Amino acid sequence: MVDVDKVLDEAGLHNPRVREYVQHWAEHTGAARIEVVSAADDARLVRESLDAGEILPAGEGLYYSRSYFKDTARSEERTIVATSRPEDKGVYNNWRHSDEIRPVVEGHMKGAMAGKTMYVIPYLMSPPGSPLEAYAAGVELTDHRTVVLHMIRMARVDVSFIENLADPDSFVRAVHVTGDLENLGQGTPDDKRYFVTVADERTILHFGSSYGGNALLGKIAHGLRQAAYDGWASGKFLAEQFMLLGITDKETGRVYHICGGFPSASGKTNLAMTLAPDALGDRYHVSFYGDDITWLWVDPEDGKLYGMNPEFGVFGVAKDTNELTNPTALDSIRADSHALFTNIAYNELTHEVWWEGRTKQAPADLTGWRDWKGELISERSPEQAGDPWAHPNSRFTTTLANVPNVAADFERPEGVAIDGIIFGGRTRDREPLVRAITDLAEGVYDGLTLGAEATFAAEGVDGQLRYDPMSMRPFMSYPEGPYAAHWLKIVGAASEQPIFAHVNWFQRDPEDGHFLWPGYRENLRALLWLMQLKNGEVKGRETAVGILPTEDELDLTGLDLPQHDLDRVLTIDVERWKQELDNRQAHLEQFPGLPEEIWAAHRRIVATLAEQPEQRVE
Ligand code: OXD
Ligand code: MN
Repeated sequence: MVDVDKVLDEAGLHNPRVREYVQHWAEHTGAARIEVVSAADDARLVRESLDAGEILPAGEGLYYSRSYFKDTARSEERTIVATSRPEDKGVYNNWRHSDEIRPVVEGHMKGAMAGKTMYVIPYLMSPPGSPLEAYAAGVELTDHRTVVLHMIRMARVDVSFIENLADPDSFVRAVHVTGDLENLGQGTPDDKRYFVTVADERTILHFGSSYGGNALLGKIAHGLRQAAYDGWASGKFLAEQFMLLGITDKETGRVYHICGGFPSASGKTNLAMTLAPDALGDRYHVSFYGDDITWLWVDPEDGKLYGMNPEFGVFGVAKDTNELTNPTALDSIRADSHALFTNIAYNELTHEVWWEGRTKQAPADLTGWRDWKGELISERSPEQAGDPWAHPNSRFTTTLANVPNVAADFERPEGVAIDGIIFGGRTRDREPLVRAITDLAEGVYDGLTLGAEATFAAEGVDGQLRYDPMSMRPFMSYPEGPYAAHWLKIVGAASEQPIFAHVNWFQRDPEDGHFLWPGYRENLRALLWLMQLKNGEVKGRETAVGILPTEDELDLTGLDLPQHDLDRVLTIDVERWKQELDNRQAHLEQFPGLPEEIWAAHRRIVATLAEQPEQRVE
């Protein structure tokens, strides 16, 4: 039996409630050893992981790991939000009664750390001193050292964060047990994996994975699911899967902050880390705050809406990250950044790494290259020749401070005042470059009807959206009706309202399929127009679905776009919008208790569109 008290004493961990929690789980899981970790232990843990072969060197101060080949992504079907209140059941939260599901997952965890070390990771999902600090503290218990290395990069990790809590009990209990990955029946009827957030007990119980959001519990399970539930239960804040960036206008000295949600594969990380286009770089500086999570609240003193990234790092998708799409991401994983790569391709001789889209061509000399499963590329059969070298969900993990354009005040405990909230899903037609929304209920309506095009035949009808409300579909922890009401309440309380907008960088020419807008750094132009509109410097053009920029309002300096393409991205296709509104009606009807303001916004748009003479440029 481990002497838990002795270990905790030595680590200076005195919080009695944390001690009880650690004691309980040490006994339940049968861990052989216990170790309390802080970020200061990183170098030692890296060394131990290298010695044990759990990670491999990937260049100076860079590391590489592989996860089990059936354990490479979040599993939405196995993810559950549990509470003791049946009224917490929503459409997307996969709700179960905690009395029913807790014993099941706890049963799988029983004795499952036998022979292993249980790492105790005290963490904070906020900068210290944040007004939301009371919701940010947690203690993850994990039996996987690579998970510890990830947590140290993705969250602030230190014993001090749980020692001086105003209420010693107010920390999230986050238990991660890997399980016997080779015998979990992943994807079969006998699947033993359970990723459960017991939201009304602020307890996370994840069993059966060592990867990503299934295992790093600060990020998604706490930072989104638990925090969204806490924000609603307390009536104080929102927790959203949003990026957050800042724009400084060097001419006027003004600084703007914009956050927003994008369903996966819609360019959220690239936008979060964007730089100003060359032609506008003398005037504007873009700074990075976060690529994945924003907590939002109103300061009762000044009445402003504030936003903050609770994370400490970036867990970014590697695929297609390159000098054009995201140069700042590449900089953030430079030598000696202590970044960790997972499931990309690895050269065991040179320690180089590669992923699809890193360069146009894969390395020509195959010597030493192994794919994400660890198989030699040179020994692939002809049938395997076209298989990706890296897993499509392979990742890089690096701290925020490594991102070259990270905002100077990214750790500011007060957060930053939010000027704009944007939504954007990859859409090949219908959605213009940007449409601004000045009414709160219409903005929330737009978030609730956010979607991205189905990418596989199996996911939906071609051209039809897969709805992903606020890009929170996999992270929703309470029902959608109350969720919309909570949004109206929180943002509605702000004395200065943020401007909303829907953006789309992905419109295509219907004939030859080329993208009508160049994308990437040029996307900033749409955001600059949005801020000018908010300031009353431009007026735009009213349409049924929002205000669009006129051509002369959009700053196109240094950009040479075909007139026809520009015309198309600055107009709306009324007929396509009418179809879309029918789909939206059906989508929203799924959600009981949706506030009347949201339905009124929907009806207003339907009615205005019926009178709209505007037609698509052909
Ligand atoms: C996600 C992530 O799965 O950010 O959305 O890791
Ligand atoms: Mn995410």
